[in-house]
Amino acid sequence: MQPTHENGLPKQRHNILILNGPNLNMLGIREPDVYGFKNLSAIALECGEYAGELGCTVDFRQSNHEGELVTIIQEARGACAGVIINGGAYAHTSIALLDALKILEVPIIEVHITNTFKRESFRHHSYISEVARGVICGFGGHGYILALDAMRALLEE
Ligand code: DHK
Repeated sequence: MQPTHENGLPKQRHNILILNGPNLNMLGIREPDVYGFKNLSAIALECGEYAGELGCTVDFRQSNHEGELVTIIQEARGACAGVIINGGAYAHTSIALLDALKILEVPIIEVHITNTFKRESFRHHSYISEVARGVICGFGGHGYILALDAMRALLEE
C-alpha cells in the first residue's frame, strides 16, 4: 500500500523535491551582492512552511556532487509529485543531470536565485531548461516560493 499523508492522499502525490546544486550551501556568505544574504537553511524553512499552507510536503536537498545529484533525481522516481531544481553551475554544464531528469515523469521547474540572463553569457544556457515546464530566475530566495505556487497549480491541472 502507498504511504499516505494526514489528508488521506498518497504521499508522493504532493511531495515535492527541491534540489539544489553546488555552492548553494554557501548562500548568505557567497557573493552576497549577487546572491543576497539569505542562507539556504532559511530558504528551506520558508519552503517547508509555505508547502504546508499549500497542502504539500517538501524534501529539500543540496549537494555539491554531480553524481549525488543524479542519484537523488533517480530516487525521486515514484517518491515525489514534482521537482524544483536549482542546479547551480551544473545547470550550464551537466548532460548527466539532464539525462537523469529526462527519466522522471513529473513536472520539473527550474529556479535560479539570480537573473542568469543579465550575467555572463556562459550562464545564459541551461541544460535543465530543456526539460523544465518553466524557469523562475532573478527573484532571490523568493523564487522557490514562486516555484512552489507554480508546482501546486500544475499538480492541480
Ligand atoms: C547559482 C549558481 O551557483 C550559478 O552557477 C548559476 C545560480 C546561477 C543562481 O542564480 O541560483 O549560474
